[in-house]
Amino acid sequence: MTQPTRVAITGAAGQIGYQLAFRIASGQMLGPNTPVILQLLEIPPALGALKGVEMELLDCAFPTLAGVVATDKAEEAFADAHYALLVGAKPRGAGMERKDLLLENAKIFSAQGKALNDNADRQVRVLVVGNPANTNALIAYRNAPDLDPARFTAMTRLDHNRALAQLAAKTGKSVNAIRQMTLWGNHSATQYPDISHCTVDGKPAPSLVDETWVRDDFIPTVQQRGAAIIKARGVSSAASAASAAIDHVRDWALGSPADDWVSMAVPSDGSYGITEGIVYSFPVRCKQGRWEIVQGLEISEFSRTRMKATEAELLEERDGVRDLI
Ligand code: NAX
Repeated sequence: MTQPTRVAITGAAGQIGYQLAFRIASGQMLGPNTPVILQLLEIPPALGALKGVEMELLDCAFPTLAGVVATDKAEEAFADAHYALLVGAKPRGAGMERKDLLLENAKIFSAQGKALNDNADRQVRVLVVGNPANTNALIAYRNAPDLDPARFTAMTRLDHNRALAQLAAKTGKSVNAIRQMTLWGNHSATQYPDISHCTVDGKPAPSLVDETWVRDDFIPTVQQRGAAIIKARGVSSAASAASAAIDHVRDWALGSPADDWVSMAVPSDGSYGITEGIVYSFPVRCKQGRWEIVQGLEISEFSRTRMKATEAELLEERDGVRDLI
C-alpha cells in the first residue's frame, strides 16, 4: 500500500481553502493513485468552521483521502508535510496601509517558515498563495534555514492562466493551442504578462495581434483581473485561485508539459538580471519534482522596462520587511 502524502493547507476554512481541500482530497492534484492526508490549519476563531470542512471532507468518502487533521497549531499542521499550501493571510482592513499589511503578514509567514523548518518533511514543497504572496514566500524561506530555498514558491499561475484566457479569446482559439506564455515578476498590478515567446497553433502570437492591443488592453486586463472579479462577485477570486494552485503544485510534482513551460514565482538566481534572492515569477520547466528557469529568451526593450518595474516593487517590499528576513 502506498504511504499517504501529507498535504498541509493553511487558511483551510477560507474561500480558497474550501475549494482546495476538496479538489486535493479527490485526487485532482497528485493523481488518483496517491492517497493524501490533509493537515488543515486555521486561527482559533475559525476552528468551528474548520470542523465543518473536516466533516464535509469525510462525507465525500473520497477513495484518495486517507485522513484529516484540523488544528490551530502550525507544528501539528506541518508535521512531516510533503506539501504546504500557505493560503491563510491577514486581509487588508479598513484604513490599513499597504505597508501595515506587509508587516502583519510578515509576522505570520516568518512564524510559519520556522514551523516548516522544524516540522516538515525535508523535501517539502511550499506554495504561498496568501498575499503579498511573493514577499511572504521570501520571508518564509529566510526563516527556514535548514530547508532548500528552492522548495519555496509563490503563486502567479492564476495570472498566467488569465493571460492564456485573454489571448485565446482574442485569437478565437482554444487555450490548448497556446504555448509558452510567461508571467514575470510580482503577483500584483505591476506583473508583466508577456506574449513575446507565445505561439498560437504554432504561429508566433505577436504576428496575430497588434502591439496596441497588447499594451493597452491585454496587459492591463490581466493585471486588473482580480479587481474586476471583486467588482463583479463582491468577493475575490476563489475557485480560479484554487484551480491555479492545483495546476502549480501538480506541474511541479508531476512535470510540466514537454512542449511548454509554466510561470512560477521562485527565489531568483540572477537569471535575466533579476536581483538574486527575491521571489520573482519566471517561465519555468518542471521535471522529476524540480523546477528550472527557462534560459536564453530574447528580451525586448519593452519587456525589459516592465520586468524591471515589477522587480523594483519587490525590492521595495523586501526592504519593508528587512528585520524579518
Ligand atoms: P479568506 O479570508 O476567505 O480566507 C483566509 C483564511 O485564512 C481565513 O479562514 C482565516 O481565518 C485564515 N487565516 C488567517 N490568518 C491565518 C494564519 N495565521 N494561519 C492560518 N490561517 C489563517 O481569503 P481567501 O479568499 O481564501 O484568500 C486567501 C489569500 O489568498 C488572501 O491573502 C488573498 O489575497 C490571496 N490570493 C492570492 C492569489 C494569488 O494569485 N497569489 C489570488 C487569490 C487571492 O486573492
